[in-house]
Amino acid sequence: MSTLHVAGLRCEYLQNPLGVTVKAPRFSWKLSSDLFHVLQGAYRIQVSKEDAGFAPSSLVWDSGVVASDQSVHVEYAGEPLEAMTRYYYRVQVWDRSHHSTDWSEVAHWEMGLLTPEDWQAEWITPDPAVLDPKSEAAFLLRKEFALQPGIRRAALFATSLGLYELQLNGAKVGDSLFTPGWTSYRHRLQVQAYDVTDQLKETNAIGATLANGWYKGNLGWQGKSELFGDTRALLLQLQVWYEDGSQEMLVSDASWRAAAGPILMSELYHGESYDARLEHPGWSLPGFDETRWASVASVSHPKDLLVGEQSERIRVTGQLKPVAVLRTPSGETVLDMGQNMVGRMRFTVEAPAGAKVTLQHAEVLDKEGNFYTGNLRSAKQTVTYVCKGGVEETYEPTFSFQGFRYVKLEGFPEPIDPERFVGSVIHTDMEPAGFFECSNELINKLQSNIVWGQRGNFLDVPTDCPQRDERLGWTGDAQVFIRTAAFNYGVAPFFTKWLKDLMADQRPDGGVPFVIPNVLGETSHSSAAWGDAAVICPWTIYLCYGDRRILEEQYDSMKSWVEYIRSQGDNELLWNTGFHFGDWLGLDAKENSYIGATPKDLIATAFYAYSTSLVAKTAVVLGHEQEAEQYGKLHERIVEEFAREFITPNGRLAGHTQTSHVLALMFDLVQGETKARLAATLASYVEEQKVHLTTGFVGTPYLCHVLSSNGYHELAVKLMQQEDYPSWLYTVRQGATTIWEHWDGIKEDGSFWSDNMNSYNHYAYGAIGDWLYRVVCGIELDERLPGYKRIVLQPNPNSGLTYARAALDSLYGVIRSEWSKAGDGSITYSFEVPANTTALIRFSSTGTPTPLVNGRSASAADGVLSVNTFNNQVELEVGSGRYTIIAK
Ligand code: RAM
Repeated sequence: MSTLHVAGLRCEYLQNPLGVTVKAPRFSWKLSSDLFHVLQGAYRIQVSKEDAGFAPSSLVWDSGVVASDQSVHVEYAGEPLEAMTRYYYRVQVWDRSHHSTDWSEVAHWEMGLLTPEDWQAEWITPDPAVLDPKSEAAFLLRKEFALQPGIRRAALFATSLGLYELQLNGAKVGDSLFTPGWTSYRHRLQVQAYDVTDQLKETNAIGATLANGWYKGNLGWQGKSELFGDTRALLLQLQVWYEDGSQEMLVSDASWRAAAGPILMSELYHGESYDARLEHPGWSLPGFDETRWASVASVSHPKDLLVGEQSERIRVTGQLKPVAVLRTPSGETVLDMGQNMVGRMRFTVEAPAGAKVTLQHAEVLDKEGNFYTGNLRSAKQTVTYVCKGGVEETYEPTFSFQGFRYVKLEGFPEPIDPERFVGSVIHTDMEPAGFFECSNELINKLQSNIVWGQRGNFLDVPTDCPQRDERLGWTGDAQVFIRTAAFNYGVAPFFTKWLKDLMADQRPDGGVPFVIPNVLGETSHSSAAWGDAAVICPWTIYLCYGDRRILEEQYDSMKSWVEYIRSQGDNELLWNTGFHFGDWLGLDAKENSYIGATPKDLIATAFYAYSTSLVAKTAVVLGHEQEAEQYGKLHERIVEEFAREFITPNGRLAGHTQTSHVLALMFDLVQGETKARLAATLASYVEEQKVHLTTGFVGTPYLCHVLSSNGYHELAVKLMQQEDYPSWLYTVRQGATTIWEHWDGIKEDGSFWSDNMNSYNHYAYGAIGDWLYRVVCGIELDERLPGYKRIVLQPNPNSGLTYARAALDSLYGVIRSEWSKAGDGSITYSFEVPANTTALIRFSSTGTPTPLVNGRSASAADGVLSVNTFNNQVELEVGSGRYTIIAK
């Protein structure tokens, strides 16, 4: 009996996606086997149209048996795919020894509406003569409709200007939130597809609530609203297929009705105000009396910017209960959620009609233990609810999220029962991928804080923070964190989407706005290390997921960023003009400045070199030989110019800061003796600070990496495990449950860094997570076979820890790397290599030159392909399987 299995089918990274508009979707699957060194020898994919039984007549693609080891991103190559159609697919694979699997379980995807002509629906909004669609309040739209019996399938497509939520026959449609999500609305607007087959009857009613959201609401710290438009509108199309082959369609059009609803105010930053006395009971059920409802008007808005979703949806992904009800010194009643979280509170209250309860949200308590909102700046984060009375009422806001750990309650009947409150955690529902744990509990808490930072800030767009009047897609923050992000969760779909927004908002001259989607205006663009997100992010997704398509799609955007830099100033090899954020928040900044001491032109030129090298590599991957050579040469010349401008003939660097040295080393701008000298200087700078960092957003992510890879690993370890200010673990000791924007967000004496820029949920410094996975546990990839097709495992037990373990669920399956030290100095290293990959294992072994692998001599152990030992280093080449090595 074969032990080979195939499972985990994904279409465009997603499980059974709906509303797909990608022309040739790609399929991935995972192999598993009890045997060692299993590689795929061949695969076969079948795709059938609307038939889960795969009758030959329904097949639109049968790949036949393809001799190939490709098990990720296999592109559909069958008949043209049709709009609104459901396709089922299954896979069969063979290993190299011709063992085959059975057909996999059947998975499916559904195509969305593919062209503007596929839309029969009209954009609708309440008739302005009767109900002001521009008002602050959310409004309701509804429509009743009848259907025949015998429905086979029903697909609902919807999007909006503003945020929408749908109800069908009294129940919410789907479980996604904040639809249609946030994109570069002038160029791209996402359409959600829902399978509503089971929700339909013969008489039906559909209802939509529309709120301001990112489209019309307040965004940014300058108090601006209506950045994309002033009129909310709905576009909806429901397609029903009957068993007898006939079809029917319901669309948003002039026949719908509109009314004001109970949500009087809803804003992303400010919260929601709800008056339950204004509810329309039964409004989304058939038979509701809508005679007092207003008519609707159609709105003209293009349909050629409609796109299917490529990322996961935003959902509630967890629930937290309050850990305490506090009475603060100034007499406030405050819930402590025990975790700085992002989402919303659900509560139950029983009070007379007209009674008002208020929930205000904040991240921290001040030094005295009082509720503190100073760092939220203008964001109100306040939910008010007016009771209808007479019953237990349960409420949670729909179109606003808060970043908070503490909730101040007002108007609630005493005594407060914490059981009546629950915090719903909300973010893009990415697939969890990673795990890290070690013998230092403070580091474990840091890892948890990093993950919470990612959860709180990956809400359709990678944001800087989730609480104050900002919450924007800051490019620099995303760029520094992306590699860490890719360890904690599967982030390819999330970045595929956001990078399309980046490309859409990129300026004609190649400049990249500071935030994507761009809401800061025409002049806010193109700082070094921020704009480089255009290059670093697609490249990172390529590395971590072997996704060549993202490079194809982003290539022009990547190139034009580099060309933008090249066109600045009068020396095409240096970047010494324009505005830059520098080493943002570096501790070596001058008094009252946010910009660290590292020369901005050094940072800008270093990133210019780095991005150019990545564009050159991308050109190689894509087979653009001429451009590969051209950008390769440009890169060489920038590196030479960097040396002329910033390095003395004897090998000293112009910027006497940690970050200057970090960048020169990280981006390979120096070689040989100069490299050694800069590394030694960097180490001495760190020592001078009694093993502390002075770096900001730009230097911090790489600091430990360059120390570890240039002979100062022990120093990196010491630095990372420092517990006093400034350090990662200082924040943990101060009670952080997320990553702070400032190293001194809360000072030793409990006072705060100034109100005006002090987020307690800013993932940038969480970029150290990457070093924990890659250096401490040693899970590395090989750029030549990206996506972990070939894995490099180089565990680092020399980390001041007694054990560390990490796992990463790659596209091929779980990669695991765990080491522990015993009292006698022996090290047990156990690891797992998923099927259809190979791995190179590197570790030092001073005692036994050839350690035991799974209890046998290395060269005789199952799965081991080769053994090499030199200079107390052991290198094993292995195939898939689970291994344990004991070494001295
Ligand atoms: C702040 C943001 C962000 C940073 C920029 C430069 O306002 O919070 O983190 O990238 O400034």
